Amino acid sequence: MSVAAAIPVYNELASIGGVLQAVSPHVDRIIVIDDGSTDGCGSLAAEAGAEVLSHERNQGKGVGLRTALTWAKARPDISELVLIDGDGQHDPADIPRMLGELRREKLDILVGSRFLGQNNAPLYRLFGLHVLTASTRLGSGIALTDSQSGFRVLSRHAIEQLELREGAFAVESEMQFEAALKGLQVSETPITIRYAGAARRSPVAHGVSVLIRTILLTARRRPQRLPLLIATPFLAVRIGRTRPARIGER
Ligand SMILES: Nc1nc2c(ncn2[C@@H]2O[C@H](COP(=O)(O)OP(=O)(O)OP(=O)(O)O)[C@@H](O)[C@H]2O)c(=O)[nH]1
Ligand SMILES: [Mg+2]
Repeated sequence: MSVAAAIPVYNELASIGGVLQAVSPHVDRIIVIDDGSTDGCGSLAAEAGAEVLSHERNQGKGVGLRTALTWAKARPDISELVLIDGDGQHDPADIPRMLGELRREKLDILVGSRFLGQNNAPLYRLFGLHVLTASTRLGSGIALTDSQSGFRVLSRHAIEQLELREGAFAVESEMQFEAALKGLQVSETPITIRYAGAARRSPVAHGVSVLIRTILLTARRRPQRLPLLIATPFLAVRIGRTRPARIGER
């Protein structure tokens, strides 16, 4: 049995080397899904010893995670799959604790929540993240505090059960819908996340597109819950009120 980490990347030359170095002590193998990067980060990852799966052109984070899942499904010796972003915002030192928790609690998906741990998320982003978390929670029926987290651990059972179709950033929400439909055991644990520098894409356009996809996911997968989405703004405000510590506040 071996633990693998899958890192989806799109133009992460500045950070991928450091991420690989920090992740490698905690897992048996690492795959990097290079989604048509033009900055050479895939080659750098391969030189650093990662297995690199390359898409010829950029197709989106969801497609990257689907490639990772297909890869893991075909390798029955992989007991757990750690999903972690390649931009260096997550702390790989959290991996052993997350794996321990997944095993101890017999979970299928353990999501790292920035809203249970410390974060320095810019305030203007917080409300958007709470709206996406609220709509995903109401639509899927699974209550998490950070539906958009890219840092999570999957059990072998989850690897085999999850069938994802989202191509872009709604893929993390889709996992919550899939987990509900397949009866997977889902929980969350605090993680630290660091924001450095400006957002690379418009947070508003990004948030609106994920929200629309979440509404469509609800309509397609759990239509009986669609009317509940009207409560999204109220739940988002409630989630925002139970604000955890921000980096530097303790
Ligand atoms: N496969 C793939 N991965 C992507 C794509 N866009 C981003 N990623 C990766 O997905 C992870 C998360 O992407 P980010 O752009 O950091 O998204 P985010 O964390 O929601 O946004 P920020 O708060 O601005 O960091 C990173 O490892 C990216 O390299 C893409 O088009 N395809
Ligand atoms: Mg990021």
